[in-house]
Amino acid sequence: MAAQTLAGDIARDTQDILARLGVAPNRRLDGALEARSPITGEAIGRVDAGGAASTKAAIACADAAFLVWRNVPAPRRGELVRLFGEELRRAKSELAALVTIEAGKIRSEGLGEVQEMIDICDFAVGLSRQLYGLTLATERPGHRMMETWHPLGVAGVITSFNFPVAVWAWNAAIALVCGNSLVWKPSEKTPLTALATETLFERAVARFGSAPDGLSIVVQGGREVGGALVEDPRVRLVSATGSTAMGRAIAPRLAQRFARTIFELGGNNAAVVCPSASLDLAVRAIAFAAMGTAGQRCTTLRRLFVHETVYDDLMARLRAAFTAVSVGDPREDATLVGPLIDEDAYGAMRRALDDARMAGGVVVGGERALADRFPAAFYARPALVAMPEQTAIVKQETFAPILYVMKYRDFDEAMRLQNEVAHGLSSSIFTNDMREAERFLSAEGSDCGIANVNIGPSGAEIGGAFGGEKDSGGGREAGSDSWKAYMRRATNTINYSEELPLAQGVAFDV
Ligand code: UN1
Repeated sequence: MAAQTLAGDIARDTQDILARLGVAPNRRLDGALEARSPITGEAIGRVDAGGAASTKAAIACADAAFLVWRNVPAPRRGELVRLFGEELRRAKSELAALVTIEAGKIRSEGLGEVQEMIDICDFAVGLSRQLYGLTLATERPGHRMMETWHPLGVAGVITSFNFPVAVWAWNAAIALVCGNSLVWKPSEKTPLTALATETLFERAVARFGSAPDGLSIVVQGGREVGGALVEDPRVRLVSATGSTAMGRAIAPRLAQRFARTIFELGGNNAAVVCPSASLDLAVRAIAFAAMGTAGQRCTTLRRLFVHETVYDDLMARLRAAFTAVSVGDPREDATLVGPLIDEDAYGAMRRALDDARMAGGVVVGGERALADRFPAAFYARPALVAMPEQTAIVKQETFAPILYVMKYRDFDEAMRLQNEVAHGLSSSIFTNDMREAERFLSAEGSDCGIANVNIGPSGAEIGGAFGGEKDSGGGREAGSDSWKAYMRRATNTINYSEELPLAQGVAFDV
């Protein structure tokens, strides 16, 4: 039966990859949740889906695992993550091919996604020996004051289709060395990459030998799964990647129970091109940032402010780049832009372009592509839109390859326009004037969590803290000291004297 519904080439390739990764047939063919490939729109597998009850059961299991795992020394916890990194290295090309099939990313981006998982594992292994606390100066004689970082509990991780496995890995690798357990709700649009990742993790657990059962559990399914993670007091931290609307819906429920949150929501990222910029470099950076991943990164470049003196030159080059870029099957080497994830994404792109035209925008590209070859899939030519000003549609995030371009006259105006949107994720400036670069990075410059000079806003390395301000959610994941969000801090004061001096000189002699 399943073989009949999964007859296409992609479906067969998918099942071959999953088989090679060691995923049992019943786990990939028999479930209630259907996986589709945006390359052709066809069904490629079926996984088990859970609801609120199975999520609660998973949380109970993960909570029991946490009680054991928190007492395992952190460097030993790091050893499990090291083994997982080895599994990922071994399976890199296969997992990457699955990312291409299920999320529609081109090959090098699929490989890059798995590389990000490997990188964060390496980072976390090092971190497992560096979960430092401070020793603090105490005002009392014969005392010592310090802070200790302890594991937090079950971490709930909600991820989105566009980075179907890397974002989980940023959270998981860090959460695990910090002594937490995990329950993961992947996007319903990318269940098979999650299943494959789960299998690789299980293999690392088996090699490790002594990890408690239930250390990392995947629950596939819809809103009820996410809802159960949000409501359950045993889930001490929820790290959620997705739309601002999703974040806004769950934030008050999490705040109600004082849960920790890491929100990684949308972005309406801008770049500023200044008179001194190298235009060759800027065009290459803009092309990748605006069209890469078919405009479906939360860090995708969506707004461009160009100084009036270089506007015509840059626009001519961008028109050439947007017109020349190859849109197609992401499995083919020549393709740079793959499909949109589904019909809804294409509909949102079309509506945004209609709005932009009504507001005076001049659009190059944006048409549906390859409809003859792939009638059930949604490919679009990236759209370059010359806008008279930053209108309402420009201030909205549309998760598609649309770049709105506007002129600016002076630097202050560019800064105002760059910051004049609800989101605050990522940003860039292209300049060779160090004053402009420094002002962009200063307190009065970009208000984003990521601000770059002479590179685009997307494609961040895992070593830095990743996340943004305002409607982008305020959370930070991955590198730097993001690990602190996954642990609880205890301040400890120890009296090794015979006296009992009170802080602030308070006297209380009974
Ligand atoms: C996302 O789109 O959800 O900086 C994350 C980047 C990637 C991560 C994007 N490293 O573009």
